[in-house]
Amino acid sequence: MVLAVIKLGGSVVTDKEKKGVFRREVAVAFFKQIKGMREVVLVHGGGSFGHPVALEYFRHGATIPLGISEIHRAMVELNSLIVDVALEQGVPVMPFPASSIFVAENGEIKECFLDPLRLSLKRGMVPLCYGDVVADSARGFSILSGDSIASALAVELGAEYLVYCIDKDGVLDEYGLPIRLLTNRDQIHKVRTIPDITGSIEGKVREALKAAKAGVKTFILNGLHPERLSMLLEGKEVIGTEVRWVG
Ligand code: IP8
Repeated sequence: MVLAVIKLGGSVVTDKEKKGVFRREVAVAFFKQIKGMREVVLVHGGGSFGHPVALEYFRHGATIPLGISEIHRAMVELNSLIVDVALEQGVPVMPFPASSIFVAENGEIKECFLDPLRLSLKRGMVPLCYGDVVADSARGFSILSGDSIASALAVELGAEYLVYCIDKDGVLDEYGLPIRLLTNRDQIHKVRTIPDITGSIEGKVREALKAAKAGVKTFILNGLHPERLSMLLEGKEVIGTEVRWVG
């Protein structure tokens, strides 16, 4: 089984500058590539849906139950727009909110309950998970990014590939060019990035390295060129960043 876990970044599928703006045409192009792929698990981020609401409620370091619901609802809203496009394109997605399958401890994934997801995958569905607010055994609730979810799923499910689709040609160097290969021995502090509630490109690379360490072939590609994703999974060389663990 050649399983790929693919994270569709919020920066790809939404306009991060404008609250609640979905980039439908980008999602259509993405799902045109996903259609026909056999073993795929998808994860999407929050973009201008989840992040502004999460920032509003987490700004003072505490949240109220109503805030948790609001953040989750913002993610459900984006998820349902994505599901609509997937179905239009003939991709049989099955949503798995992270809040229903993960428990965190101090913001890190502590436990996961993946049987329904595993079985759905086996039965030909395309599981679709997303960044979410999850119960946290130490803090009450915390925000789990799609990046950590994708990495954890890739490791737990024994995926061959983990691909992060972002709105750039990969992790960029100080000249704005994609770094072909990043390893655990590289310093990534020079990377240009705009942090949001769940971190930055550094956080993404940290998550990517966890999967790479577990033997998953891990890449960061431009989701605005989704044909690169298909080419990569066909074993071709594409523009992007490979994240590799070297012992
Ligand atoms: O965009 C964030 O997921 P991400 C999810 O993958 C929320 O970091 C709830 C803001």
